[in-house]
Amino acid sequence: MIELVQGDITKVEQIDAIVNAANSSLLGGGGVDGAIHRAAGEELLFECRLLGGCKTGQAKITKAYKLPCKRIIHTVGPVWNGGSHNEDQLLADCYINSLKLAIENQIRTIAFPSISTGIYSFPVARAAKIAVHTVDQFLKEHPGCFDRVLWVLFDKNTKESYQKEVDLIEKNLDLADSVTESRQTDLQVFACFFQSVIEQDRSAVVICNLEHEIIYMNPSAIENYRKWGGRELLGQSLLNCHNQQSRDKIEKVIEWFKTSKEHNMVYTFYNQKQNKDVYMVALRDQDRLIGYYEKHEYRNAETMKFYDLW
Ligand code: AR6
Repeated sequence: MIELVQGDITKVEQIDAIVNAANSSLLGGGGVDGAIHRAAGEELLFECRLLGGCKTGQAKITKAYKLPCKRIIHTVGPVWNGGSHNEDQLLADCYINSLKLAIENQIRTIAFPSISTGIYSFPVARAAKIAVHTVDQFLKEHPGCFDRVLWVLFDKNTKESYQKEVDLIEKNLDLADSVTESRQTDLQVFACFFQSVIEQDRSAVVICNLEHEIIYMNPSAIENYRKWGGRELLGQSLLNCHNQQSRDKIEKVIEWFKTSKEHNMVYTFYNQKQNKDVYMVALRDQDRLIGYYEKHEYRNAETMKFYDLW
């Protein structure tokens, strides 16, 4: 969605709005401001006179008059003063406030110049980093609000600085994609092993997500709970299979699981009739709690003979 071109911002076609790197009087000046006022015509100055100026980091909007776009967003970049006078934040504010104003005015395509890096002397590499990362973050926080964000950069050196930052963002995205892909493959492979561990277990295993929805039952669970519907229980709430007292306890355990990644197992019940211990166990994706299951441990002596194969 972020694009870069080298050129003159007053000549850009098929764009809803362009951004002007103005000064706080909003009454025109040199650089890109001068070029925009010249190209838009003197009516722009008449409208700007009514705006009462603009503070550094803020933005105001006007019509575009003779320019090919529909609107102009005027923002005032910080004058570079060594870097310790809040220049970075004020520059980021210019981009954020321009984009906010654009959304309020249904602007979906917008072109920026390199704010502050001309007459206001902000170092280009530092400005490019702030500009590109601020806009990228804003677009992520406001998905679907823009169709195109373009920088029109006057000279080759400035364009190269911005290109470096855009490349970095794309590289990070690729990296995130490839990590996700390889993790998915790992999970598919591991899932086969985990599935056989669970499926041969002679105790019932019922796995629930955090909404208490039963998402998996092993063959023993289907057999054990046949009386209550067996496989039909899949998709139903585990809470519906318990009385109010047990429901409260289940909810409490889940809250305890949530408070620490070290909280993973609770002894919940001794079933005398079946002579078994029951535990609730947390299920996690890395550290994130994603569900839970009930673990049944029978105390009965094993009845199967050793190596009962022949
Ligand atoms: N199209 C695109 N970029 C341009 C154009 C153009 N037509 N003309 C210049 N640039 P500057 P600032 C580039 O000085 O640093 C004004 O007097 C330029 O090469 O326009 O924020 C205002 O009234 C540079 O890379 O803006 C303020 O007083 C970038 O635009 C003061 O200058 C910004 O340079 C603002 O200074």
